Amino acid sequence: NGCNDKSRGSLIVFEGLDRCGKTSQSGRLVSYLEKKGVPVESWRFPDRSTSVGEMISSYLANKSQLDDQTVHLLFSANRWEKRSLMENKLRSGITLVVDRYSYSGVSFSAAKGLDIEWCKSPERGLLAPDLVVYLDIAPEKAAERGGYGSERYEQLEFQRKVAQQYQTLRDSAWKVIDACLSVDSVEEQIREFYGLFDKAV
Ligand code: Z5A
Repeated sequence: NGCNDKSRGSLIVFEGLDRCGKTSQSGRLVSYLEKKGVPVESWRFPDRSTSVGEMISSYLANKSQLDDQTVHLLFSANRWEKRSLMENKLRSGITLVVDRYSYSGVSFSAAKGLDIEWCKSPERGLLAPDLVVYLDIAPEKAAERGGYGSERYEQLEFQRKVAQQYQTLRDSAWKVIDACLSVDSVEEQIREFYGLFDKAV
């Protein structure tokens, strides 16, 4: 996905448990890249702005009930409905920094007990990330950060299962960062990884 083509933007994905710092750090990376003059956009999944996203949002807020398979396919459809826009942006040279992607889709659903290969299946054919920043934090530590809100998955026992599923998904695009370091140290490490990655492109 553009690894050997400087004219394409890069697809950079942030992953990790709830409260690991993805939103803070993806925002910081975007500001850093903007300052460097890199054309960049900040994206996130679920994209709650579409009609599929609204169904997901209502489910996460416990305002609607859906079975596990259905919500899994909705999360996946929410990525599929953005696929061609993503591809066009990358082709036109824009780097996308994305808060959560297919790894969240597979880990959260597999943590509920769905078959992992079944979970991976609707993700096949989506754009592969060039770099995945996994912000690594123990579920207990994440829970200490301001406490969880009221959304469906924000429970310690469930986050433990998600963490286990994430570990089975590590691939060559992954960089694992200790998310318990200070916000500035995490940011510095991400910049280092980005620098190495950018040189290798
Ligand atoms: N989900 C799914 O099931 N399937 C899918 O396909 C997708 C998602 C895409 C909603 O996601 C849920 O959807 C999510 C997975 C599921 N459920 N869970 N859990 P979301 O993206 O809307 O929500 P979130 O990812 O859980 O976001 P979050 O709670 O905002 O967490 P965050 O972005 O990782 O963290 P943050 O907002 O940057 O930081 C959290 C707090 O920690 C905040 O007070 C910070 O100031 C603090 N913080 C951050 N970094 C540090 C450090 N280094 N030290 C100390 N404190 C820190």
